[in-house]
Amino acid sequence: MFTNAIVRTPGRSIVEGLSNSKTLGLPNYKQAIIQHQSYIDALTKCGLDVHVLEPCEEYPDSTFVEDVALITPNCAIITRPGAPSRRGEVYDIEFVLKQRFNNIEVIDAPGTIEGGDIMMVGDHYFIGLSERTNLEGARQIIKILKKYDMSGSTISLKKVLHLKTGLSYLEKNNLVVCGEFINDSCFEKYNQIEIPENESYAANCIWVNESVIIPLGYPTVKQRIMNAGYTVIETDVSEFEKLDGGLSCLSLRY
Ligand code: CIR
Repeated sequence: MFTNAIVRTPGRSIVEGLSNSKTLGLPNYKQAIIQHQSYIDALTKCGLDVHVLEPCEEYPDSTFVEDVALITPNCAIITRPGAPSRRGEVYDIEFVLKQRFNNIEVIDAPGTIEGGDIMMVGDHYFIGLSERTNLEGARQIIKILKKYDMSGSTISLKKVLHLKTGLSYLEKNNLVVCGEFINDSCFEKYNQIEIPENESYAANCIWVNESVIIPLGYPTVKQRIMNAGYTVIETDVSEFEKLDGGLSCLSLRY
């Protein structure tokens, strides 16, 4: 059960955010603001108290708050993003989290890790080794998790940006899987909700207190998650998709 979320309003500099997309074009700032508000509304509808941080123009990708911290029930961990242009985002989030949590830990150089590469399954955390998250970052975070009676394990990514680009845990042993994660033995004990490649963007969705928030426009994903017994809430995040950002990366939930 989550009670709170932290989000950051996109700044005008969002148009300069990192992107691997060659076809989707640049995000539209005004549209991004509208979509961000709808996202906040969806979290609120699921019962969360949403704390909205001011835009941070200096960091174009700073609306993707999930990447700069991991909040667990026992501690909050400030990450060290693998993308050099995002490294400075951590200072403000550290300030924000210090006001809320007692146990704050940090990842140090040369470790790199981004929250999009961390998937919580109860008190175990799967960590994707990616272009953004290195072995040293994973080693440090697993050590911290152990210190607080939790555990972690790694999985190497082949194609996707982040682990949760292709995986989402929906509690009750239900796992959304797509692309390179289908048939992966690491996840064989979970009930797998398989997502077709043409709807892969919606593999990044979030469980919030018995509801699942998914991006708007993915009918197969919507149906399969509804069939698994969840209330589905759709929200349009197409402006964030243009920067390779999914639903999960727009908030820290705890
Ligand atoms: C980036 O490349 O860092 C941002 N444009 C998108 C980050 C997406 N974050 C996530 O999936 N957790």
